[in-house]
Amino acid sequence: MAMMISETGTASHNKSNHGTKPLLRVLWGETIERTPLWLMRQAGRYLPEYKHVRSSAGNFLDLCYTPELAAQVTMQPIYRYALDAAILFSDILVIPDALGQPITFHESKGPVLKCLEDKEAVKRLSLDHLTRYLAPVYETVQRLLKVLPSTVTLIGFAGAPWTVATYMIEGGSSKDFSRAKRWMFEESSFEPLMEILTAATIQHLLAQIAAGAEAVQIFETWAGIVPEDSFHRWVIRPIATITEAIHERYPNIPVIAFPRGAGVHYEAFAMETGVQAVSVDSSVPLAWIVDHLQPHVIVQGNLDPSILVVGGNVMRKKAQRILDILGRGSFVFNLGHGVVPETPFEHVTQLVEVIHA
Ligand code: 1CP
Repeated sequence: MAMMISETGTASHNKSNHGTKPLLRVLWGETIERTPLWLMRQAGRYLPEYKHVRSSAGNFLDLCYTPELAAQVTMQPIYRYALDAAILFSDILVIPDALGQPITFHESKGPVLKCLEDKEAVKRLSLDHLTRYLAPVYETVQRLLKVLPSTVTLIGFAGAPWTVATYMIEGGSSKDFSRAKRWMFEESSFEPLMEILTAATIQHLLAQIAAGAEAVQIFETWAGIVPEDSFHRWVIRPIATITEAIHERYPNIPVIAFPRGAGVHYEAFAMETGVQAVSVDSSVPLAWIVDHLQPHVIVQGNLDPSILVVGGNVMRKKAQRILDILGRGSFVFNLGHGVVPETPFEHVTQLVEVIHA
């Protein structure tokens, strides 16, 4: 097991209380009795109490930037279910917002940004006020520390540079990412953009850790659309740079990364980024994960979110199969992508029961 977290802690991030936190223990390479469990997008529109807060908060970014409400929403799934982690309620797109590319969220269209036009637009992005602009996010982390049960790990997060760049270049979600890919192939300002995003991600994650985040996850949601000969340069390398910067300052903070859709690249990703844990999407065969990933990293995943919508015995069987095959190695149970809004919330209770049984 390639555990790269050193034994020396910092004053605020030592291992003195990790004994009570199953997820942290597994991320630090211990073998424990029960598999830890949390779910990507565990806070969100499938929960009635989320919809209630969301409707009173105004727009989505107001919710992200109001520490009291963001902390409340982070805690909602923790009060309902026996989960091992709380993930800070925020979004990966606060980074473009903080760099000076304003963003709005529409109920039907999702995120909308004024798309980056050219080199000049990249030059106008500024790192100068990033952590000041995002101070409410760090205040949310501080509030959470005061209310979090002693067994629950607080996870901070950010988007990986490539995934965030796609939204900035396309001006929002995209079907084919053709503009983002063209930038990758030929636009001279792609490299400076990726450098700014890498620096911004490092600042943002370090500030979350300084505020109290106990682990961080890097979401590379669009890893799967990167052409194979660009994967190392624009997926592995930026995430390795970010991970190194985190470990330089905080050697005891585990880094989880989610290169969704990376396919056979998952193996190089696990070996070359320096992350402690890799979150695996639902398309990756379990036996392949055992042979190719578990020897190198802690694995997290990978129940299909649609199976959580189905629930009942169909779900129980699929979850049990994942536990049987991956649970023998170092493993954190999660979904292969985020909880979808149409998920009946009782199904999460059923899933927790399977993992705890
Ligand atoms: O109005 C609403 O409630 C909007 C829905 C929503 C929510 C609940 C968005 C808009 N973001 C979030 C919160 C969020 N986003 C969290 C914290 C909650 C939790 O996990 O419990 C996290 C970790 C994210 C991360 C995120 N945002 C990702 C990476 C993970 C993933 O799901 O792939 C991405 C790609 C985004 C962008 C984003 N935010 C929201 C939308 C609609 C989108 C676009 C998604 C797309 O392009 O398909």
